[in-house]
Amino acid sequence: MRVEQLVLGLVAFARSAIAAPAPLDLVVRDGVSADDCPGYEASNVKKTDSSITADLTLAGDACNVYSDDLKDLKLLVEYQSKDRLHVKIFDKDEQVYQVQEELVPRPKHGETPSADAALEFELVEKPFSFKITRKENDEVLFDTSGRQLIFESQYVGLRTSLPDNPNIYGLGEHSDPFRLPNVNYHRTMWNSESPFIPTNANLYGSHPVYFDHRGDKGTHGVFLLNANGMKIDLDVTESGDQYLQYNTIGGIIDLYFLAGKQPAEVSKQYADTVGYSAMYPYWAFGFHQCKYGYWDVNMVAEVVGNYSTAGIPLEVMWTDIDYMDGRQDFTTDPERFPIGKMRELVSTLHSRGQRYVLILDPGVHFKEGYAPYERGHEMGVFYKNADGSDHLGVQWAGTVAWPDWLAPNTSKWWADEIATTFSADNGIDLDGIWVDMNEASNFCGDIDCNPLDNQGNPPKVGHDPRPNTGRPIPGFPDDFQPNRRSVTRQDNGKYKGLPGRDLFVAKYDPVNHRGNLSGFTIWTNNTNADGTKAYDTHNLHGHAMSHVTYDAMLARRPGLRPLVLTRSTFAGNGRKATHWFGDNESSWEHYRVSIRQMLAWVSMHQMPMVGSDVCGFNGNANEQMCARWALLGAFQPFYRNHAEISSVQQEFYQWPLTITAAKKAIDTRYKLIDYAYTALHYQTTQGTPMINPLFFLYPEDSNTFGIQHQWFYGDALLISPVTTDWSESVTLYLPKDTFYDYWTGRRIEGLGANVTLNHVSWTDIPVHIRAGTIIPQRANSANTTAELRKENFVFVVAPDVDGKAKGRLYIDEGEKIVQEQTTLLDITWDNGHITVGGRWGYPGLKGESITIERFKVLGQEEIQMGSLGEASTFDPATGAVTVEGSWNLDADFEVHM
Ligand SMILES: *[C@@H]1O[C@H](CO)[C@@H](O)[C@H](O)[C@H]1NC(C)=O
Ligand SMILES: *[C@@H]1O[C@H](CO)[C@@H](O)[C@H](O)[C@H]1NC(C)=O
Ligand SMILES: *[C@@H]1O[C@H](CO)[C@@H](O)[C@H](O)[C@H]1NC(C)=O
Ligand SMILES: *[C@@H]1O[C@H](CO)[C@@H](O)[C@H](O)[C@H]1NC(C)=O
Ligand SMILES: *[C@@H]1O[C@H](CO)[C@@H](O)[C@H](O)[C@H]1NC(C)=O
Ligand SMILES: *[C@@H]1O[C@H](CO)[C@@H](O)[C@H](O)[C@H]1NC(C)=O
Ligand SMILES: CC(=O)N[C@H]1CO[C@H](CO)[C@@H](O)[C@@H]1O
Repeated sequence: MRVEQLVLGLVAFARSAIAAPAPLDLVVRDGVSADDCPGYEASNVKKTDSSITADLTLAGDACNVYSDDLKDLKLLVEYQSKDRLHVKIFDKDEQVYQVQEELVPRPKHGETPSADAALEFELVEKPFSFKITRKENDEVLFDTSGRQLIFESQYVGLRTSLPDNPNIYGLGEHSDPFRLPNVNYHRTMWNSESPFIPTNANLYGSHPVYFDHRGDKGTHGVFLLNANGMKIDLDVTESGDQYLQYNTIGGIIDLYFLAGKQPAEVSKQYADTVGYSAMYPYWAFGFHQCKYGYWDVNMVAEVVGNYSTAGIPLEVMWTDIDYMDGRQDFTTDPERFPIGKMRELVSTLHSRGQRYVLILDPGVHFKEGYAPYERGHEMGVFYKNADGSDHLGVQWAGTVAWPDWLAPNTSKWWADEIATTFSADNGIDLDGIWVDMNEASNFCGDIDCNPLDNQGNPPKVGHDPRPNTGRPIPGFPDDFQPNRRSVTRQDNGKYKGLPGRDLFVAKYDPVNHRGNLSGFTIWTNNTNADGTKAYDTHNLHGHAMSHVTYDAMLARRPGLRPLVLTRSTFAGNGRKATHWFGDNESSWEHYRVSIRQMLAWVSMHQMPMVGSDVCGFNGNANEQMCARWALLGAFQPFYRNHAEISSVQQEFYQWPLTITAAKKAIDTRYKLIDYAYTALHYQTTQGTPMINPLFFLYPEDSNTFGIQHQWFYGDALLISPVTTDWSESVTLYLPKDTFYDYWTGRRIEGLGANVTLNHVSWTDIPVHIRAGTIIPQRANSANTTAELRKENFVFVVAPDVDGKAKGRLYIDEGEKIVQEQTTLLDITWDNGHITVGGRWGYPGLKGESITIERFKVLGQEEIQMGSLGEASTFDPATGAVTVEGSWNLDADFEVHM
């Protein structure tokens, strides 16, 4: 959520957000330019079958362009697997910060003989540079010879040349085009609260991985495992040579090259590197509703009631910070959200098959007598100033202390608070947790701000539906004395960060749109319990918090898959958490942005369960746009309507068009949940993305490379929403392939050309089935996913030109981490014969159906009437043959049409 006064901060920093950064090599310090830097020379090169090591020595006088050049470095090259090559350049003394293993566990070095690897590393000793080549076609993927390596105490610069006009994707989190601009493009990574998700700016998370797609020459990925603030430039030199340049304000060069060569193979190889996404409960695919500004528990209940009355299925109800007492974590407002009524709300939801999720923030109210703070303080979980006092900031509750998620007691403290507050026996028995503001966002904008002057953010009574019920939120009492506690922290050990740096200012400016490094966040001079500095670990704060929250949820309900939604992320966050795209606005542009963000996050950043605030967060939604967005969101993995406190209510029951659109959208989404759940199962176990950009399925069709308004939901359904403001027509691209209209079943030949559809009403969304696929559906939708599971299956077969198709279906119980009884089917269609085989095991618990009642085969225009079996019917209008029957999913079977 966003803070009203942040708008002021945004205005104050607008200048720095739009000022075009000077081309890097023109930036000079004391008359020195990066071009004067001497580079390095390699020596003592040693090779084994699967690795190379060398010493790198500064090859001349230090240039010290942004800080001090390091004289002695080491190079380590590992052929980790056939498809993954690791290149690491680090300081000889191993003091420079390296990302903690517990935050990003490293993949194993599989010691693949270099002869067996898809990629080749070539070393040039003097001046030092290296080149990575795809062996199969001699394609040079990475070549650093265009500019000398610079490795300083507060700046590391490495450039690779690229082909002209390259197809580069990834590098989240941003709201920029899906296919990134490659001239004068600068991508900052410094996690920041970012209301309105401005373009060309750093947002909430950092994922320094890009995909480079070269058509029939293959796709590869490059991941830089460096969490420091950085700016990545995509640009051309004066002589027209294309390059990508990393500029970090610390850390080391830790590159993973992923060979592909199909796009989805790069996704898998990235999952092998940073970890596979957690699997989510089946119910997480339901429809979610939230709003900041649901004033009390009655209003929350009324929203739930109004959804039922409108006949729109609601699976999960959420409450924003409104529920807290004075915006303090682990409290409920005794008048507006009394614990007794909260418990009743949750038990009612649960009895109807619905779920409940609440928010937590990292800033903990710094207040005597506030027990969660006092316990945390006793346990030494907060950041400390040099004098041992708590490092303070300002957040929703007022003056706050900040947990150091790496301190030894923090996990226990957080898990205990969660277990108590959210106890099933006498607390709020919630089903998931949303962690917000964890970049971390500090309402204190700079280091001159005194956190003790801030009295918190009382609810905005003017916007509340009921006057006079607003109680002032208690602030910081006058007689408060900071409770000091001395600390000893390790310092400057291995990988802890070089001593003697300026921890507030890096002379190389990564261009944070919120100003200085410590602007609106936890100050970067803080020391973590393990001796590392916030200067180096800033981008890991939300990542660490969300992972600690996952562990706490697991401790609270052992064995069940936690749903933890986090605003701030780092590469590999998906292992334990998922993300929504932050505080967007209710605009057509952000409706479009949600598509490109989803494309990159699911298919490249390996965080599949993502989505935007449907109908937009800031500003007022309107009926038509919200109707379109209801349909759009239904084909994105995480589907939640959410709005800001000062926005109009935008629940789907608010307008006639949104009621119609939402019913259709949710009905369709629910019938397809098993299909999506199967795709998620494959992403979480094999890394294959559940959302496919068009070029993933048509990698040689250059018309697809820039498409950012269409996507494949799973690998069979092509979604092509209307994306023009206030329009009822859409121009969509159909690759050269056979498709079927999802709604009518009619066959359409894609010509590798655009098709314009007119008169797409506000409650319609074009969806096409790619030929060659089989889609498992439920015969009917239901009011909750629990009810849905009682419905029988229908398999929709979409044969390709050869009369063949295949699909798959995964079924389990839906919520447990370890599933003992699962069904995993391969379904094939071959010219009139359906074969269903695979692994059988899920028995269908609690009245759930595991029965197929119908096969629907599309595109059978040429069928001979009378040649069909008795249970079959043919619809000449659409060309679909339907075979009715009853097949239990507990043994292999065949069906002949
Ligand atoms: C629920 O619906 C009633 C009747 O239309 C309306 O008066 C009320 O404002 C709605 N409540 C909420 C929270 O949307
Ligand atoms: C859904 O329908 C079932 C069966 O009729 C009912 O028990 C349940 O309360 C309903 N849930 C909701 C949220 O309406
Ligand atoms: C952890 O908490 C215990 C109290 O539960 C305290 O005695 C101990 O000092 C704390 N450890 C640290 C490192 O602060
Ligand atoms: C960070 O800098 C501030 C301002 O100089 C100082 O008060 C604080 O003690 C410093 N923190 C640490 C951990 O050194
Ligand atoms: C940024 O830091 C510089 C150097 O410490 C300081 O002069 C400037 O006031 C800071 N700007 C903001 C907006 O805090
Ligand atoms: C399809 O239309 C878009 C604009 O809507 C255009 O950018 C693109 O080049 C067109 N593609 C083809 C293959 O004509
Ligand atoms: C992606 C996008 O459209 N961002 C816009 C969001 O709103 C801010 C403030 O109005 C603009 O500056 C961004 O460009």
